[in-house]
Amino acid sequence: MFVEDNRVAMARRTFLGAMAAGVTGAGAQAADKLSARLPAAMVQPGGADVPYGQPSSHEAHVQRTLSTQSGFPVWRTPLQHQHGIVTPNGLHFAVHHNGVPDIAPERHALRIHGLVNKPLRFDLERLMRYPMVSRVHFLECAGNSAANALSPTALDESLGELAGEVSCAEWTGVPLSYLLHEAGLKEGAQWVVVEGADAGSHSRSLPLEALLKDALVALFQNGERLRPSQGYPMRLFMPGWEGNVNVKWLHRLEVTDRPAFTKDESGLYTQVLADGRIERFAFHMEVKSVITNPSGRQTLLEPHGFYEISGLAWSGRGRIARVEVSVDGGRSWVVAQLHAPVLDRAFTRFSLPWQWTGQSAVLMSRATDEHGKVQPLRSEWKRRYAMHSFNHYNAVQAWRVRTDGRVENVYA
Ligand SMILES: Nc1nc2c(c(=O)[nH]1)N[C@H]1C(S)=C(S)[C@@H](COP(=O)(O)O)O[C@H]1N2
Ligand SMILES: [Mo]
Repeated sequence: MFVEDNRVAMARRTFLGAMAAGVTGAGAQAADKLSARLPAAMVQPGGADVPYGQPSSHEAHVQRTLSTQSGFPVWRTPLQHQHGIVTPNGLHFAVHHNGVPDIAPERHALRIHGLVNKPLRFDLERLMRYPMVSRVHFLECAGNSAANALSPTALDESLGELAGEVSCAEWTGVPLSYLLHEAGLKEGAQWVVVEGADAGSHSRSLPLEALLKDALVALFQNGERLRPSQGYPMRLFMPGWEGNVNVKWLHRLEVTDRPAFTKDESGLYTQVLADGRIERFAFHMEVKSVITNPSGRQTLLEPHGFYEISGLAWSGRGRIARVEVSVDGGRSWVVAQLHAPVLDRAFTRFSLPWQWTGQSAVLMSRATDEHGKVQPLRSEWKRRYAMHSFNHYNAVQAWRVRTDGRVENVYA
């Protein structure tokens, strides 16, 4: 058969050549028959490509979802469509308190001043000549999953809508320690006030020691220059710390001996505990996981079918050590498989094969990090924080699979 088909293909080529020359060749009939059996894309050459690639038009349903509930736009990653651990740049979640500034790189600079021996100014050209490092890390908004923390009844929404203020990318940039050491730290230097060049000058005070250890001035995300949405042309990146400290459109670092108590940190990012005490400068995002498939608003089509339960786990304090999955609402747990690579402060993919019986089932995942920190149940999380608190919500996410196959968010 192979030889036969090959001959027909040759005949077709002759035919197409003849058509181009304006004459009808001998292979015309055979080629006609063949074209009728081939998909259109194999009969005629396809369309032109574009200079900067785009996803297939057939994937147009895979989009970030917009929420304006908090008064500023929050774009959420559709985690239920993500496979593997890396979020495509076009789907990275985004939070903009004052819009997305359009910054021309030749007009942008990063200044370092305050308790330093030599104040410095870095334009893009200068920064690009420094040695860079690349690291795969998640980034999560402190307010991710707020609806599950606050809503008295579980909202029937997709995973992306419920918990999509988290993404994972490879970040490339200059370790901030290189720049701070070049500026030379004066005695008494303890904190750095980090400011963005957007309207409202989003700013946070961060402890110097941690910045020297971990911070990057990130310039690239998954191999391309940061997108405007992620802080083009540069942002601070602090692995494992709450989203808002990762100041986008970064333009100023002031080394100080004390925190500045900026409007952002005293207003938005303090956390009231159940006993009335207030937690401030709670930087780390805690261990968390979600089942991405099956997840909210999906439907299982085949009762008694085989399904792979798959999900993502991450911890702001280190690597994921273990993920357990329950299919009976937390009565029993099974250890899921972790997929390599299991990286420090990055998404880790886990999976577990599952045979659905067609009965109602409640699926849950519970992650433990390398420091032994375990994801709390919702009731445990609620006990720790005040009624109206919602930042740093990392409780176990539960999905109910109904007998008709529909999957919905539930509290368990
Ligand atoms: N300059 C500036 N930086 C900012 C913000 C902002 O509004 N302005 N939003 C912060 C918040 S609240 C979060 S969660 C992260 C989100 O980063 P992303 O938009 O790249 O996902 O950026 C932080 N950095
Ligand atoms: Mo955020």
